Order: sequence, then structure tokens, then C-alpha cells
Amino acid sequence: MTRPLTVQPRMRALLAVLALTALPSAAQETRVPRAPAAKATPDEAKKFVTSLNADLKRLWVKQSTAEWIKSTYITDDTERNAASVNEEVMAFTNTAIKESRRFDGLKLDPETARMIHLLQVSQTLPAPADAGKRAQLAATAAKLEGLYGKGKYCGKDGKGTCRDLEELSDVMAKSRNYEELLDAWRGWHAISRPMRPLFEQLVTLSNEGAKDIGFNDLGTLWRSSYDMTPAEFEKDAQRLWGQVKPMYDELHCYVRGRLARQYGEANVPAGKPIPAHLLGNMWAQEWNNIYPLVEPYPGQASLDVDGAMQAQGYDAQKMVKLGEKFFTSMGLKSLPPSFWERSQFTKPRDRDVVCHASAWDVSFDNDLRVKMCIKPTEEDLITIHHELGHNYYYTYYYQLPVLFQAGANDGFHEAIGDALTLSITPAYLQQLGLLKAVEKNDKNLINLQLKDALEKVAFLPFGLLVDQWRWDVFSGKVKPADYNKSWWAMREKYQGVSAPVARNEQDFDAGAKYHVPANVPYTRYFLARILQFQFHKALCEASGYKGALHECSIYGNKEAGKRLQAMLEMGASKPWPDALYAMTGTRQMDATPMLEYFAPLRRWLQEQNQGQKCGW
Ligand code: X8Z
Ligand code: ZN
Repeated sequence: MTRPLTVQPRMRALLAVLALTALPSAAQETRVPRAPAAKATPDEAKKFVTSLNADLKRLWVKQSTAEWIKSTYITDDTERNAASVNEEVMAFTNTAIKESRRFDGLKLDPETARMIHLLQVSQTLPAPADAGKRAQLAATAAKLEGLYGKGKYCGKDGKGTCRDLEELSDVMAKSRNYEELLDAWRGWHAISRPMRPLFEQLVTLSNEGAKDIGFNDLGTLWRSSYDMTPAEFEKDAQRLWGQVKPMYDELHCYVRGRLARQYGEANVPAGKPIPAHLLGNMWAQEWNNIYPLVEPYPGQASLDVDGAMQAQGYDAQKMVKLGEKFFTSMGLKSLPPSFWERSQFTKPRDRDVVCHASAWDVSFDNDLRVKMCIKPTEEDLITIHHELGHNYYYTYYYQLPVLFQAGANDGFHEAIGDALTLSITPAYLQQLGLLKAVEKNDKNLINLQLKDALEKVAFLPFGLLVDQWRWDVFSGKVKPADYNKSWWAMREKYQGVSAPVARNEQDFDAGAKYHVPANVPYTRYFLARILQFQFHKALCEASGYKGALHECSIYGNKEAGKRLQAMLEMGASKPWPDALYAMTGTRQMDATPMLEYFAPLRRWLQEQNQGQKCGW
């Protein structure tokens, strides 16, 4: 589909379609296709990608239709149906990739060469050539996501009222009671225990699939879609982490000190990791919900938007309209009527659905949708902008051949909507009547920056570690017997958080995070947190803005809109450094704009942390 979540897109596979005469039929996929006697030519390669695009489109539409139905109505039937289409797609893709190897070493035109490369790295879940194993992998993947979507906690003895992730997350966000938080945390982390054997199977089978198409393991395949070698990409991700880690450490130190005041030194000791259930979020990935506990200057102008949204009767429709208006204010087009008819904005009362937000173009033809379970909160308003960023990418590249219908890299896709949210300033919110006037002074600035940092900076290590862990799992460095131990080692190393109660290898805490059972790569979100500040800076410059980066807003600016649109229209047709260059004038991902944005907060944090025992 492509896109579940924007993205799962890369499970593309297709049916062996007759028109693709160069490809062996699906029934033959178990043998490696041999080159025909005649030598392959560049001209043949061109024809190959032309039919490939047509066939992929047919298959991906079929696949994302099945995925949409499954995600908005989880049953054994819809799971089996989606798994069967995924099987078809995986079979076709495996065969097509092998066939494309005939063109290795030929001098091809850049478009054809890029399409062949994109085909080879297109899957996040490649299947072994063996039909039985392929069917098993597809069924396992569907079950895993289903277990997550259906997850509920019904109290310690299993006999209480059952609560789903939305309800438990609400506790994590609002409760300040240590035990109540622990209960919600523990309850949700129990839903992933039954995933463990399925996940193990998924690793084994998809690794076999990756090998079959020429990659060492699945992690290597995932790291191969960044227009550099997998080893270079690993290094680049660590380089970016090195740029931002000092800022994260400063935030961690300050927040830990404030949490110790709230929950006591015994619960939150200095110099030690923070218990993972105290940060306002099930995975401690974003900390904005504990802003009231860590507010630098209480008594200054309120930054609370939730209250105003609820008081003013903001519903899902109104929130999405507001999101769309941000894009149209920059001169981008309106969403098509079908978006409003076909999206799922709120959680249906009568069935299980995948609530995790996602954006779709189901027919790869401007059939835009979002799937969310929207609540009237600022957090969901931000997520709506995030999802619409995906939809706007889709709408500007849907006329390209399907192999080019993707982000320049997957981090770009995740960064578009987020970049725009950096312009959701107090002044903008005030215009909407969602905030009272916020006077421009130093204290208000620090309050505001800290609130932003709780979302943007706090996320960075989590964004990185999910795949650091999975890459080790896929490479075999981490064995199944150590899944949980190694997960917590990563969480402690990067985030400086610890499990709030003893864990063991019956637990499968990584599985309590959507992207693990749903098999969605996660490094994209780490990249996006950094890229969005690069985009923001470039769009501000395009708009003619000259002041401090953290004060810029591109709302309503048509020049910024044009610059953005030009990049969106490129899709994946060029290597990502070219797209980045078109947008920003640089060819490297770089955290400098993010550091520049948060410069005032960093000075303040450094003062606050003086004399503290930072680190863990
Ligand atoms: O999964 C998402 C989006 C859909 S692409 C809602 N995000 C990550 C997460 O929720 O863990 C956005 C931020 C990180
Ligand atoms: Zn996204």
C-alpha cells in the first residue's frame, strides 16, 4: 500500500500480469529467472520499466484497497484478504527484481536506472521465493498488526473494564499519580506478549526474502533506500545524532530534576535514567503532555490550546479543515471532495480499527484519505498537519510513474507537515481564538521553546533507537532470547529512560509500539525531526524572512508554497540530495537549523543545569 501510514508503501508487489512479458509468471517465481539468450539492451530495460509501472500500479491499488478495508475493520476475513493480496504483490516483486538483474552493468538512462533501483529497494517486507513461506509471512504480518489494533487492557485480573490504547494514552498524558501511570503502562505493555513468536517468524522469513533478492538481511535492505551504501547511511544517522545529543542531554537533565520534585528523589534519582512511565506518553517518545510539570515560568501567558479547542466545540472535521487551510494559505490546492467522503476521522464505535494515524492515496491517483481517531487536542491538531503533509506530497506527485510516487527519501515524507507546524506560532493560534495574547518577552519565549522541545527534541533518541534495535535483530546480533533485554539496553542508552518495573523475556516491549508489529521502518521519523527544521529555514528564506528562525511563520506565504510544491512534485524521481538541494541549497541532512531554532532555550537550560548531576 502504500501508504499505510504513509506508508507502508513499500510492500509492493504485483501480480504477474500478462502484459509484462519480460517477467516470468507468478507460478514460476520459485526459480531465479534466467536472462534470455539474447543480450539485454537499454531499450529493453526501458520497456521493462514501462510495463513494470503499469503492473505495479494495478497491484498496489489492489493492495492498498485491501489494506484500507482491513485497517478500518479488523476481522479474520479482512486480515486474510489483505494477506492474500500482499502475497501476490510479494511474489510479483520478487520475480520482477530478479528479472531486473539482467540489466545490471548496462549503461541505462538515469530515469530507467533509478526506477530499477527503486524496484529493488521497494519492499519493507520481502518474502522468500517459496510459496508456502510467503503465505506464512503474509499471514504473520497481518496477525501482528491485528493484535496491536485489537489490544486492550482489562485490569490486573483481566476482569475490569477494558481500555484501548486511546484511553490508556489519556491516562499517560494526564495522570500525575505514580501508581495509576504504572498500571496503564504495564497494562498496555502486556498486549504485545503474544506477538513474540510471530515477530520471530517475521524476522526469519523476511530476512530470507531479503537474501533472496540480494541483501544480507532486512535491515540492510531498509538502509539501502537512501542513495548511499547501507554502511554510509548508518554513519550518517550517527553523525546527525552526534549533532543533537548534547541538546537532548540538557533537556533530559532539566526534566528529570523537575520530575524528581513531583514524584520524589527516590522515584526519580539524579544521575539515573528516568522511569519510562512518567513522561506523559506510552513510549516516552514525546514529552509535551508533562509541560505543566516542567513549565519554566508558571504564571506567564498560558500556552494551553486543548481547553480552548474543547470550549469552542472543535470537532474532527473542523480540525482537519484548519489543517487544510494552512496548506491552501500558501497557495497549495484544496483537498479533493473524495478526501472528505472517504477518510476515517473518528473511531467507529462498533468495530476494531487501526487507530494509529495514517495518510493514503488508495488508488495512486489522488484518492487521498486520512485514517485517524481524532480527539479535540493540540496533539491531534499537530498530527493532522503531519498527515496532511503526506497527502500533499501524494497530490503533487500522483501523475508520476508509480515507482516515482514516493518521497525523496522516507524522512522527507514525514517532515513536510511537521515543517509547516513550526509556523503554528502563538500569534497564529491567537488569530484563531485558541490562545489569549502572548506578550513577546524572554519568559514567554522560554516557556514556548521548552514546550516545543518536549515534542521535537525529546523525540530524537526514540526516533533513532527503534531501528537501531531492529537492525541488530535483523542482522542476528540480537537473538530472540534477548529481544527484551536488548530493547531496554537501547532505550537506556539513547533515551536515558528505564523500565518502571522488572521485565523479562516473556515480555515483548518493542511490540507495544505500533511500527514494530506493523513493520514500518522508523528511522524516517528521526530524519524528519531534523529535516523539518532545514525545510522551515529554507521556506522562511524563500518567503523573504530575515529574523530569528524560531519567530518565523510561513503561514499565508505564496513564495514558500511555490518552493515547497516544486520539491513535492519531484517525488522520488531524483536522488534525495537533489531534492534537498532544490529546496534548501544544500545536499546534506544537517541539524544546524534545529540547533539554531532552539538556541535561546539551550542557553537557558545550561544555566538551569549548573551544579546538577546530569547524564545517566
Ligand atoms: O507514526 C507516526 C505518524 C504516522 S506516519 C502518526 N508518527 C510517529 C509515531 O507516532 O510514533 C509521527 C511521529 C512519530
Ligand atoms: Zn507520517
